[in-house]
Amino acid sequence: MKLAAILVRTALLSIFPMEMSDSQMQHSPTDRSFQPIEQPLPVKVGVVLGGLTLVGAELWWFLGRKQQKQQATQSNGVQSVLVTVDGGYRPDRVIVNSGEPVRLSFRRLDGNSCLDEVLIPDFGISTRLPVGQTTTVEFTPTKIGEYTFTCGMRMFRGVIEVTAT
Ligand SMILES: [Cu+2]
Repeated sequence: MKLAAILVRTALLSIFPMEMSDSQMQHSPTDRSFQPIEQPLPVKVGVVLGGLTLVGAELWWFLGRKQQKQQATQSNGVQSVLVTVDGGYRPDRVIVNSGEPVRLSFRRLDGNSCLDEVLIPDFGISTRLPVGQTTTVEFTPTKIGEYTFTCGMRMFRGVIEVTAT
């Protein structure tokens, strides 16, 4: 999620470049007169396009990213799903049946400390995910519904969709 913060900051600076120029101008604090700085057109166009691209990237990050769904696979009465932890969770929508034990395995590839821990509050789960390892948690959902799992800071998230058997 650091990436998103950097994107926001860069986008803001792209949209409001005058703030930077202002502080660099040498005028007394009492001099409130506005001094337009003429920038060449390609610079203006570039700044606007760069800003729009970054805003677009932000919107995509928060709203547009496609969810990746996956139904658990059944074996010996246990339904399991492998979730890859790499810049988020893949799949980030896990579909399981109600009333059967679920084995969720998190394979952590991303060293970003944001993903150190995974929380599934509805099932009382809070587990550390060592980098380079696969950590498995188990629980049995008894009620149909949607339950979220998130990183320790609740920035990355996924959904466990519990459906009727
Ligand atoms: Cu986090």
